Amino acid sequence: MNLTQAVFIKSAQTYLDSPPMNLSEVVFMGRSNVGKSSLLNSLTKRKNLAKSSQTPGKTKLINFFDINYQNKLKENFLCSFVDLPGFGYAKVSKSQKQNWSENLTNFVEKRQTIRVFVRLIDSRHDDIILDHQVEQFLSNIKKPDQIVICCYTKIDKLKKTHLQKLKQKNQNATFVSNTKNIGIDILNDKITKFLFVDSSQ
Ligand SMILES: Nc1nc2c(ncn2[C@@H]2O[C@H](COP(=O)(O)OP(=O)(O)OP(=O)(O)O)[C@@H](O)[C@H]2O)c(=O)[nH]1
Ligand SMILES: [Mg+2]
Repeated sequence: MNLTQAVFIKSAQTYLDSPPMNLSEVVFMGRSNVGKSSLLNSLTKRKNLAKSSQTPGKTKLINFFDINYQNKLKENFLCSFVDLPGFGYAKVSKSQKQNWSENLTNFVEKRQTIRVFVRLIDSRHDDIILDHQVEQFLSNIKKPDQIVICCYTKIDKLKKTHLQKLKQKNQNATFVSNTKNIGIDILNDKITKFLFVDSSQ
């Protein structure tokens, strides 16, 4: 399925000022700087739709984008992408961290329209406690109509042998590079096959 249009809708501070729950949502979750906003840009083939930055902590609000997909018959299918702020950003105070973590938890638990969690992990640092905690958290709250896609980012920075080992260890995961445009179509397929079950030809 081809992504034909992506439109920025709104930046929300919390669950409370988020847009109405109309469309199925794909949320991008992961530590600060892992490449969430860049991945959203790769999937939409738009360079600056979501703001990315070398400086961790770039995305501070919950950003909603309406997405249009088309199948081979040119039928349209809608969903939303949600670019979340990263967690684990070192340069904020403890209380800010606590506050944001509550905010994020609240959002993913209450937002009933979430169908897909894309959980991003930096492929160079694949064994970080915070990432394991998120994995555990998601497996606890995940509802039957939701999936978690585990996605390793920045694979262009890995040596071939390291990447092979990582793939061996995580056979259901997706491996992407935004800079080299690797794995983006595979991720796109996983998302659309789940969201639009019988129509995704
Ligand atoms: N080499 C390489 N760099 C990448 C890749 N994806 C993202 N980056 C870089 O990593 C940095 C962070 O990317 P972002 O997309 O802003 O990360 P984020 O997860 O949205 O970060 P926050 O909004 O701070 O949580 C930027 O400098 C990107 O250019 C990738 O696949 N390979
Ligand atoms: Mg971001």
